[in-house]
Amino acid sequence: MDIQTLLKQNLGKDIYDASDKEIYDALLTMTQEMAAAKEHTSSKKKLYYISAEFLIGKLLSNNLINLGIYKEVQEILKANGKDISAIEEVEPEPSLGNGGLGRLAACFLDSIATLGLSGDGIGLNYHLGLFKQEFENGLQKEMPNPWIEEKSWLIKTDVTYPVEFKGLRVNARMYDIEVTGYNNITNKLHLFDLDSVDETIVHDGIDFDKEDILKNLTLFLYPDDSDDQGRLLRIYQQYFMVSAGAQFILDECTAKGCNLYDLPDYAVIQINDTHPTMVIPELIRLLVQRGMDMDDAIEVVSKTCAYTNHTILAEALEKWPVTYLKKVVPQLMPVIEVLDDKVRRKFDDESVAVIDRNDTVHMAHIDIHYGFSVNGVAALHTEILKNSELNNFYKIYPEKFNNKTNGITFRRWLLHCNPLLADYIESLIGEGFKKDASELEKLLKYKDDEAVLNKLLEIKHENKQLLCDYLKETQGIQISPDTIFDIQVKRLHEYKRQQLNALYIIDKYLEIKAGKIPSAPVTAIFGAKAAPAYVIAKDIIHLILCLQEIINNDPQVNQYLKVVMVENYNVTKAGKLIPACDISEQISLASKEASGTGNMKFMLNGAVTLGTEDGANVEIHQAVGDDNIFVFGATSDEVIEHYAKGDYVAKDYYETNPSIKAAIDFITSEEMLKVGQKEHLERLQKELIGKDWFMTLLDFDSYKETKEKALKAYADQKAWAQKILVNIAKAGFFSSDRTIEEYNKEIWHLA
Ligand code: H2P
Repeated sequence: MDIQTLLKQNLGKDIYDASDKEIYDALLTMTQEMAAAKEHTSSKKKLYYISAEFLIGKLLSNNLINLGIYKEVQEILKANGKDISAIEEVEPEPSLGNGGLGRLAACFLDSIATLGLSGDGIGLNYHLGLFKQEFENGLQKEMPNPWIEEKSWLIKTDVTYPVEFKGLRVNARMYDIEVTGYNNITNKLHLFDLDSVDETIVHDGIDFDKEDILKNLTLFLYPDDSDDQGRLLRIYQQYFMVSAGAQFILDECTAKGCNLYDLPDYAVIQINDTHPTMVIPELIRLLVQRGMDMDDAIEVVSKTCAYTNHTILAEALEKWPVTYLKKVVPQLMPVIEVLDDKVRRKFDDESVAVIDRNDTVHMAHIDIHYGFSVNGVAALHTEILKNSELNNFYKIYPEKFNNKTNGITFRRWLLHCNPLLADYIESLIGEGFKKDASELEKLLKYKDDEAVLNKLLEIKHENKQLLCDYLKETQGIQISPDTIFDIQVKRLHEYKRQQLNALYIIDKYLEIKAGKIPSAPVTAIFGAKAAPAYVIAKDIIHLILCLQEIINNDPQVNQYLKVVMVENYNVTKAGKLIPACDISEQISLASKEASGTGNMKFMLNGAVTLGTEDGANVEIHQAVGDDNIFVFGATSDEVIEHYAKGDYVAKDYYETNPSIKAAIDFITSEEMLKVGQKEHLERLQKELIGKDWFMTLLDFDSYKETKEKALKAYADQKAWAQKILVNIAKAGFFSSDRTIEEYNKEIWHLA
């Protein structure tokens, strides 16, 4: 049946008579049916990607693209007076992730299915997501982000598994979301949930009774963990996910003929960060329960599980006190004690212990000892893991360590978000790049072709105009596409250094006020959520919102400089911001950003990176060469040395560098206190002078100098267009299809 008839059949009326919502619902049903027809069940070995986050974004358009019917549907709708982008607006965006970690998991599922590999995701069905960000009086306010509707991508199944907590037995129900690859098979994302969860217990923003597990278990991703109840709730969530997941995996494998001893021939489990680590002791426990000897069970599980590390920040390498685990999942402790004992017998080294002397369980240590692979997510990051952060483990297990530089799916981050550019690329080099991203290099032959270069500039300008319209409509902010769009969008964290960008903006503002007119007008755009309990991160948001207020309303300044903080930054907004960017801000303190994936998305869409030699920036630099990137700041070796010696003193920079002093003093100036709140601004100022753990001031001068260079370079539009072209042409390596091929070849070994 053709699409038009199918759509009409699902609608039950003519397309032009239907509302956008009705069309969305009909397209959803149609897409789900088409996706189901491509389901894949035959292969023996399967990957299970287990993760607390899957930041999948809206699914309709992506599914239409991957099913190869996007353009056809768009045409049919148009012929009936409907606009596909209005239909897209109807779909709520699930906020099942926090940042790069969760979006990576979503890109990976897309690539796994696109490569025709059998691999499913396992996670949790958070009803209210992370949170929805609202700005009120210049501050971030957190609100629930409901996304599950009557008709949704979630398919309720009859599959349930019992999950046992101390004194509480619950049933985990499995919901599925189909994941269709580009012109290929359909895999699944399995999200576990509890029927008794009750959204009405949430009040005052995102507050709820943290002890009412039956009602709160899957309400939110990363519930506030600043108190004991919050931390215990996180353990409840993690165990719920891994226990249901482990039972599901064993079920699927035994149904295919697995005798449990040969589990590694049927399953490989990729543990995404430490949140799912308990899957290791849980699987061991389940195997023992099914009659296997403990030593055998440990060996089988160790050959099945692999671990990805996404950060060297201590805060993200989870450690749980034994007392907590005993309160929630006492049945796991005997297993964890055996795991600890085995390590202690073998290695006389406290730093690699599973349970340390303070009776704290180090989740990453379980992953490394009892998994067969440990990978970092960019070349530099993996080197840092091997040579410093996890060096004691690397010395024991050099063969386990490997690198898998992150990637992004070009279906969402080019074909869907930037159709103008995608179509133009296709007109130049054909459509081969959609399946084989390395073909983008064919663009290099147009490097001196004026017509191509002009067209690239024209497309960028059109995308900037679209963003202007969108921001006007959604936030009432007026900006001009004839300014340089300088964009920093990512989770808010001091190591990512949004505050460095903000200090630069203050410096620029003070210069303009003093009569120094900049060479080109700039619009500085931010988008970021701060974790609800992360005080300084919220202060930084406050600072940026105050700057937005002051600068945009100052007629002496706003013709040269504007500031925009996009509210509730999410996947949908990323899709609008990234194609419109001129300068991509990737300014983390070297050694701290494991990879970054925003940097790849910007590059692919023809933005030029302004960045430190950190994470995947290093590989982007290698790919595009010195002329097509702006690099600044201390190197990771220098930073690591500063930490080792403890010789970085922010106050010295503040006292000896007049520009730094002026910018920091401005934070609590009269002007600022007129629009901002003293408590927040003073606290942030104090932090920057007195602590500055992520060395903002260390790189201030070189950031400023290099940014000025980039802004100047923009004036030569032909040379700038060549930078755009080279960045797009060299982006192929950063396709998640390449990353997944490497995972499969070196870790998963799926047919
Ligand atoms: C993290 C790292 C990024 C990395 C991403 C995916 C945790 O993401 O910090 O450097 O690219 O995982 O591996 P994020 O900070 O965006 O939450």
